[in-house]
Amino acid sequence: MHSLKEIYDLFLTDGEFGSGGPLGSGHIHDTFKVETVEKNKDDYILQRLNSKVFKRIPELQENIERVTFHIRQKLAAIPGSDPKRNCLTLIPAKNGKSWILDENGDYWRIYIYITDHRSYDIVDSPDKAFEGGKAIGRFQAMLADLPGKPLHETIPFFHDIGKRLETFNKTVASDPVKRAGQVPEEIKFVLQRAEKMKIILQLGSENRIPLRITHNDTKFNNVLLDKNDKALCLIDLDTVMPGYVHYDFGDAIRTAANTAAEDEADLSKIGINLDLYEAYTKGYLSEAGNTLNPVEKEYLAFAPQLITYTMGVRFFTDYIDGDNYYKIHHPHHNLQRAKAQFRLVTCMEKQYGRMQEIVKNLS
Ligand code: ADP
Ligand code: GN1
Ligand code: MG
Repeated sequence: MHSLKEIYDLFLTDGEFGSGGPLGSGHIHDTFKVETVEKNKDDYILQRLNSKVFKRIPELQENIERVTFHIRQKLAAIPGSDPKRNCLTLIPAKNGKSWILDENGDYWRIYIYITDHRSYDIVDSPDKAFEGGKAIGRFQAMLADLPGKPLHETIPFFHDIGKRLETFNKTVASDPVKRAGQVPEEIKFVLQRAEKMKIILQLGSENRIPLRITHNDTKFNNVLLDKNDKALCLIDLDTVMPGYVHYDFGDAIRTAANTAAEDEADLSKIGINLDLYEAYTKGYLSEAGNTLNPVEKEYLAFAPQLITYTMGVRFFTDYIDGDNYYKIHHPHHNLQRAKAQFRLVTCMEKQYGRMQEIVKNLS
């Protein structure tokens, strides 16, 4: 194992390594904060990337280089913006790339640490939800004219519910760790909804909604707010690639408007808060509303059901598979996450009429 300092010293950072330790609640990478010795120099985020999840890290890094370069150019034209706080900044390695590969086969990268930020797993006020909506709407609008070739698909078929269900069905059939027999209710829940969840894919294949550049991981804690809870920056850019706007809208609502945590064990605490939903939608449409076509708008209110169901299916598949994908904190964590997501889907189904009305009134 390398020390964090040894890895840190392979990058063109400004400032001497002081200390480093783990940070954050992400389910995928190993993230560390590095504090530099000098008080007036930046601190850094050092990440050991999960190359089981992301099979082609150089391509992933190329996406992030292009996306952050483009956003920084846009920010330069916006008075009062701060490129170091409103956009992730990758630090090049001494090898000329934006990542290094160590002898253990681990990939590492470094970003500037964005100071004085707030990141929320649960949102407790419409103002925060509104700010998150603005940040995600603006991100999408800024990337609409990204020049050059399409971005790499860093995880093929990432939000393709058809493929996710194929994998689910195969995993249930092979049942590698003999868990499928213990969860018949949840399996039934998935199968009952499988067909209706394919509507967004169908609209795409009929060219009624366009593929755009989307973030694809707009869990609310991937939006950094400042200490006054104003939108700062979107992080976790590993899955920025072509997608439908519904994916980002849905994932943001799944996390921003849920009254409980993503993995809440007490299902009675889970619900959808329509004030938070409305505030998020208002913020989002204020930035991205005039770029959306009528069909995209019509299906926005359905998107949270799709993405919450998709996350539930993915957690559940990982549980049946024996927990090979997500980091877990106890043996049945993935099942607990899946149950929480399925409960949230049920709550959204009950509120669907109101959710549609809210989008309609705001557009
Ligand atoms: P994961 O894919 O594992 O979720 P993230 O890239 O989201 O990894 O990073 C994990 C956590 O690290 C984030 O939730 C956030 O708290 C923190 N973080 C990541 N990048 C930065 C940054 N540039 N500045 C400050 N904090 C950051
Ligand atoms: C993962 O990296 P993180 O924790 O922000 C996952 C997302 C899920 C999320 C669920 C690459 O996101 O798709 O929505 O967990 N990222 C990947 O919390 O699979
Ligand atoms: Mg994250």
